[in-house]
Amino acid sequence: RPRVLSGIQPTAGSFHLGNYLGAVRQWVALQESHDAFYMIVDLHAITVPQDPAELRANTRLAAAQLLAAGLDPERCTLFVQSHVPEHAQLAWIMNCLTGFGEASRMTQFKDKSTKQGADRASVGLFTYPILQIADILLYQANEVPVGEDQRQHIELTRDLAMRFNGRFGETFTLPKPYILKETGKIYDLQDPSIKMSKSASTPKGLINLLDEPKATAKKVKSAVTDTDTVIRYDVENKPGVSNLLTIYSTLSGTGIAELEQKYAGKGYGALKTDLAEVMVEFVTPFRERTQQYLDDPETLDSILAKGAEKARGVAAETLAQAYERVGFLPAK
Ligand code: AQP
Repeated sequence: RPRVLSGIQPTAGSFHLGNYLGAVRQWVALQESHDAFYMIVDLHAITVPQDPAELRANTRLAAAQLLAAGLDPERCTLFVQSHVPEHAQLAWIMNCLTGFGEASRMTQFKDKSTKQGADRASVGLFTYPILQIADILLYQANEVPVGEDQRQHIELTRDLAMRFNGRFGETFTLPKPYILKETGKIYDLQDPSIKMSKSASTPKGLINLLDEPKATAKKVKSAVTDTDTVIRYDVENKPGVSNLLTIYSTLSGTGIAELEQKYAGKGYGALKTDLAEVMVEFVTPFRERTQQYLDDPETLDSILAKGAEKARGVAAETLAQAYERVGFLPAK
């Protein structure tokens, strides 16, 4: 079976709809056909300041949400990144192989550091794509299911894998991005020109999966559309409506063309009311299942411990090979 690897940050409060439709939904599907490794990336989380107690709680919360979304520890390996020290170890090697200019071209860092103020952004935030390279290469992943915003980082990962292999001999599998065209980028409900994101979106533009379902319904009903009334999928001219159609289609399993037909001659109000209902039907059981996992932290921790053990088995083997190739003297 080909292997996939991906990660998600232990976000405060809740995952958002972009995280789910862009990434986690694919993770659930891929565990059926792939040897799947999924992790909660707490090392990445501390690239911005974190309260220690909250970080711990958010890591469990992330695990609970992933299980609630449908990850099955019998079908995939679910673990916490800091439980596998090989990530930081391989990252150092990758740091030393990446050019400063090359790392500086990562647009996500440019965006985020501009927002935070260049002087306040940490060196960790700058090198986070390089840690991500190590994350992926340690598992010899064939594919990396992520949202569109991660494409550039996966390309950098391929470049570095090729560089290492060229310099030290064939060691790493070259990974490919696994990005679905339909849901690779979910947009902010209030500003469909930007992606839905925990840092850039306003509260009204961001759907948090664990919010009160009523609040979620309200956000859908007040989503920005346009002055026209026609319900048509047209990303360029009708980005707000197209975003709603994407979300509706994915959550309900109804094709976009079918939805266009269903709402022909009806206004945006009808579309939003129905989508709000679809959304409530999705988030209500998701919240309940998440809470059930949170109520049983021992089970949660034992799933993560088993996952880490399995992940370490693979990661340690790859790291040992990389250490040897680089020329580190083995410890006796
Ligand atoms: N709007 C989105 N559409 C599709 N996919 C998305 N992802 C994030 N936003 C969207 C994908 O979710 C996965 C996990 O993301 P993460 O844990 O790295 O979080 P993030 O990318 O930092 O999420 P945000 O909300 O975008 O955070 P900020 O605002 O801090 O940048 C990834 O696969 C990501 O592509």
